Amino acid sequence: MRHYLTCLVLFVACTPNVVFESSDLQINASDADSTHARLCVTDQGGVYAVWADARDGTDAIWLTRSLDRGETFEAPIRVSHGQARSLSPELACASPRDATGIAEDAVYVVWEDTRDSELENRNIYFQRSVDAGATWLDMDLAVSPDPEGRNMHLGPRVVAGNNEVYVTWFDGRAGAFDVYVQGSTTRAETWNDPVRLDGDATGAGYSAWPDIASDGEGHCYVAWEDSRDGASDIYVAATGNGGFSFSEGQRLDLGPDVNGTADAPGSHDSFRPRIATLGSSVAVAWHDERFGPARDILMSVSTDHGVAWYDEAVRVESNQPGFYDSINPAVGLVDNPASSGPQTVVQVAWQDARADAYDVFHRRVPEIDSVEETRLDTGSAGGGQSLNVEVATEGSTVVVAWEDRRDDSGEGYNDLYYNVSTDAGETWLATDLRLDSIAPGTSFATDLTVDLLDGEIYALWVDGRNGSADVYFQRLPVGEAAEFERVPAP
Ligand SMILES: [Ca+2]
Ligand SMILES: [Ca+2]
Ligand SMILES: [Ca+2]
Repeated sequence: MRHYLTCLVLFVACTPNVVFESSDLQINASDADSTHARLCVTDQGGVYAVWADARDGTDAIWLTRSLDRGETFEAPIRVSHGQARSLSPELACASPRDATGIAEDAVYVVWEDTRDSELENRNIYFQRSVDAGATWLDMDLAVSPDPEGRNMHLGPRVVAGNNEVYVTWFDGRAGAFDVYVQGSTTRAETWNDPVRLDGDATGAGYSAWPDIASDGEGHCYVAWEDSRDGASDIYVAATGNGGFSFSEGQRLDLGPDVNGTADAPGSHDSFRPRIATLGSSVAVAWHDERFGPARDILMSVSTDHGVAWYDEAVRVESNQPGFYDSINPAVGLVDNPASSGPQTVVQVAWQDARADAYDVFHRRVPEIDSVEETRLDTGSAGGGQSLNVEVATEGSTVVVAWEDRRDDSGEGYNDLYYNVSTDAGETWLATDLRLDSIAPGTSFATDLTVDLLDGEIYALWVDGRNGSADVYFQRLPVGEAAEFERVPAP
């Protein structure tokens, strides 16, 4: 961060008569560098943010909440209690139902923690609040017990809905990494036994980086990368009973390769699955090397709660396969009540190097054969890196947000932009909109997460404008741009 600090000091020194008035908010309340910021918003308007920082001298997990939909945030609290390093937090929240109706928000945090290992091996730890973040468990819960810290446990993800919560991760307890999931239908009061998802011999093949989705009504889905057959393939498993049992993993990166022959297991690398669900539909997207050295986006969809999937994965781009790098897809599903066809539409957005630097593209399923992809960043094509795409959905509204380096008038840093569709991804704004409230190109912004509630965008990211890596929050009505004002310094 020292590099950023130097630049920012120089920048301020060069413009002594100007300060910026911004509508976004710094919410970490510290000048310790923050990492891995994550946002969660519940249906009843609870707003929660977590990140890791070392303000107390060691990396720990910090959380703040807003009880007024992001107008103000409370002082951050420390939710991890280890003496060693706590890192890479993930967050889920839900508005559970109880006998009286909607109960207070449940908030769940998982992270990687070195407390059990002299070798700094990481275990997965968990915390929970069932009173909207006011109080937490007395002790952090070890999700993947390894009291002597002999093995590495990594990549936790958490998802929640109603009274359910599911945690997935991968660990090396048996040799090569395997993927595990553990579910609770009682707001983490009690847990089902953990389930290992990759169905080959334990510890035999590298299985890692799961992503997870659930509907809060007993269904949960996990997709991951698996190298049991050589190069990496994409697998998915599902439960319909709250995580008591999961289906055997199914390979999704099926279909013909560039020669028209079926892509054999383990023959080409398939990486970074992302999964989302709505109703009985589930979608998984990833990037894949099967068509050539440049990667393409592939996806598969289930419409029956993850039982049956496409016979062949669908390539999302319409240009020549294998020629231009297309990576890091994000996926979401929306309702489309206006449609005479399918009522649930899958949204895929990704970064694509077809015009030189990465641009952001979007496509939706169905109609993959009839309508070409839409470019969503409206700077010059290939003119500045647009990357690290995030998708949020609500009703028929889709927001795609990303980091963007198009500005060359500032200090060379990236800005945050978004585009929005209110008709299930059919049409988009002709001009994309800023999401962070600061002069273009003057600060880095990373770790973007976005959500939607009642027609407003909620966004969180790590921001360097003050010379340290801080956590910033923004709330904007869909279709409005973040603004900043230059005002004379006092
Ligand atoms: Ca394995
Ligand atoms: Ca593969
Ligand atoms: Ca491509």
